[in-house]
Amino acid sequence: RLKLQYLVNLCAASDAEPQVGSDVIQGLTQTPKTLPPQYFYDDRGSVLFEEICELPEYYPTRTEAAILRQYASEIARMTGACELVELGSGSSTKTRLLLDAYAAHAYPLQYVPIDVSAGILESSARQLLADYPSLQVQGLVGTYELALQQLTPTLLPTRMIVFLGSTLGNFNPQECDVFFSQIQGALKVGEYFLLGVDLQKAKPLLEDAYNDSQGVTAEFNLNMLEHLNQRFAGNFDTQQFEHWAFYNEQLNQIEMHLRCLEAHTVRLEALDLTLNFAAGETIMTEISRKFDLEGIQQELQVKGLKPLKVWTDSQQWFGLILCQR
Ligand code: AVJ
Repeated sequence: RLKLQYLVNLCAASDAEPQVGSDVIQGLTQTPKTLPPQYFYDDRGSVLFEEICELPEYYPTRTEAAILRQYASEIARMTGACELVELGSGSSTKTRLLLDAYAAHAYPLQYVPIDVSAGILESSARQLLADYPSLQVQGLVGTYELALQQLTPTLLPTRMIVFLGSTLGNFNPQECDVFFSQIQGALKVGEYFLLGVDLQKAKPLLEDAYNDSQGVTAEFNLNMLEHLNQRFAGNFDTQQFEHWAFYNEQLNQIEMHLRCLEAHTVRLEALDLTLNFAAGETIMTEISRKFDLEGIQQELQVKGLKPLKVWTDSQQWFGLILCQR
């Protein structure tokens, strides 16, 4: 029974295929140094992220899950039977709320999870197949851009691209623009886009969510260096760096950095890259933008993704937007 079609030949940024690393070289040779946030998600990073989602301070996951629990049935009613394509599917935990709603409407279940982490993609896809007997899964390992280009026509009446967890927040405004164009290009007229976005709120609440008391977020941030060591034969010493996260109120974004404690040199052999670090120097590993519901709806509209309906929680902490091309 070949239900899980497991494609690993998608793109350079997959775990299955050695990455060229030009994005790493580019980020680490500019001033200030940066790294692309998808490098958080090696198999260990994906596990650490799952732990973050359970932290008392990290409100986004449970807030979004509560919205989905309340409105998934309405979403299913609005779209009718459709293929679900999820970008950054991770553990697919929240997706189950959608699958349950579509199953309750007796719609056929077809799911295309897309993730850069092959390990978590495979284990969550297998678990879903065990739990949803009629489900068909086709997993794609790779970056969003390449995966979106690989979508094959669906046999169901329509399709919905699902992008939950406010992962959109990792994109700066220009990247966001490009991303929306890619989504628009991947959808046919009438097809759907379901987007989850974290909303602007008081700074202490935001900063606590990225500076948890158990230090899981710090570990998650530092793990990016371990991932680079593994992937590119590097000698980053995580003891030489510390986690630093704060809310930038001008740009409405959390910024995560790794701050170097003492001046030293790091070598990434496979990239033939030698890096000098000054004491106090930082590498920016992530931005996590916080959105305003009006503004993001306008941007979606401009990019040809018409917002049909918006759902939020009682505190207006998180928003879920269903759009149609
Ligand atoms: C998966 C990008 C949505 O920005 O909140 C969690 C990642 N980083 N804690 C976020 C993250 C630190 C998360 N996203």
